[in-house]
Amino acid sequence: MSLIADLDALLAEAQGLLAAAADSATVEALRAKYIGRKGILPEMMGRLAGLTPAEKPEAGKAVNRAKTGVQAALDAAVERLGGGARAGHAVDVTLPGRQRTLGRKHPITLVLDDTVAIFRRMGFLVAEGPEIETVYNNFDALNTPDDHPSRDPQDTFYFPDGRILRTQTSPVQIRVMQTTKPPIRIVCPGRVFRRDTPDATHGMNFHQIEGLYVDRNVTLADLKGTMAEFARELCGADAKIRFRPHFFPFTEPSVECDFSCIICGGKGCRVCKQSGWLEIAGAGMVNPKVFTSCGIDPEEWTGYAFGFGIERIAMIRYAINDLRLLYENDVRFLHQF
Ligand code: 2NL
Repeated sequence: MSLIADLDALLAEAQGLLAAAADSATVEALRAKYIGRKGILPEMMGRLAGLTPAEKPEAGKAVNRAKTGVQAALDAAVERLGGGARAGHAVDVTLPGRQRTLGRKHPITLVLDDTVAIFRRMGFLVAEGPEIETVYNNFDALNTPDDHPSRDPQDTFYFPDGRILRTQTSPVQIRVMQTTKPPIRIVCPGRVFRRDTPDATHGMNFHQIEGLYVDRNVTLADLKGTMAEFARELCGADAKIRFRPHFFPFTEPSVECDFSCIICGGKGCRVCKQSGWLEIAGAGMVNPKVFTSCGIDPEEWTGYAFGFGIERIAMIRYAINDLRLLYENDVRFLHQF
């Protein structure tokens, strides 16, 4: 049967020519000649169709023998003539390198770093604590009533053992007060968790920085001066603050602290809803009950505390209108800061 003989002769011919090939251009020409799309081997395989069923098995074996044999001879020739650098694939050392873009700090990190730096210059130390907390440190020690809605499993993540994901960084300050004799002057930056349906302005975890100052004869005027200095450092020398009465279980009296709008300078704009003011922080004088629960004598010691939402400051500072942009890690967004 001539097909088998032809195939064996073809293999012998290819092996001979490839063993003698002197350069890779010759090898590539032989590759095209034997196994290329219009090569001899594919053409011969076409002839299989014309054989009788009795002839096919032996002829099929001969085709496979020729195919693997030619391929092996090609590989050997390529190897002999200098590894994988086949004709047309040689290394071009003049090509420019691939551009690698530098990473940036995340806008949340930028605001957190700036905020911490400002308070450190004012003499505050940084304290950190665990994100998984006890109900006692997160709620009870902060004078949060047993029936307060923030304790509800609808709003707070509970673990099976009864512990929770902290809803604020205040438990860090509780831990410090339990173990440190005043005076105390700390800021506590960190991640906090609230069970919420995420939307443009609410996520289920966000970042806070809280501050605590405990000493003798601390007054609301000290809090006001500290907030005013912080506003000037963060937003510029013209920044103003104002206090509005508020309520928190852990401070008495309590205030909300507004900063003059950094977008319009107080004249009124879309960001401040024409009011000229932005709600930035909650604050107040530490409730004596909180001191007592931490073993600090409220007759001797006084203090103020405050809390900021970092995402809120970042959104105002960088004119970001959707909180979710901060968590999607789209480099086209992150590269703008
Ligand atoms: C807000 C309100 C606030 C505090 C946090 C605090 C901590 C201790 C004692 C008393 Cl240990 N107070 N923290 C006080 C007032 C407000 O945060 O709206 N944060 C975004």
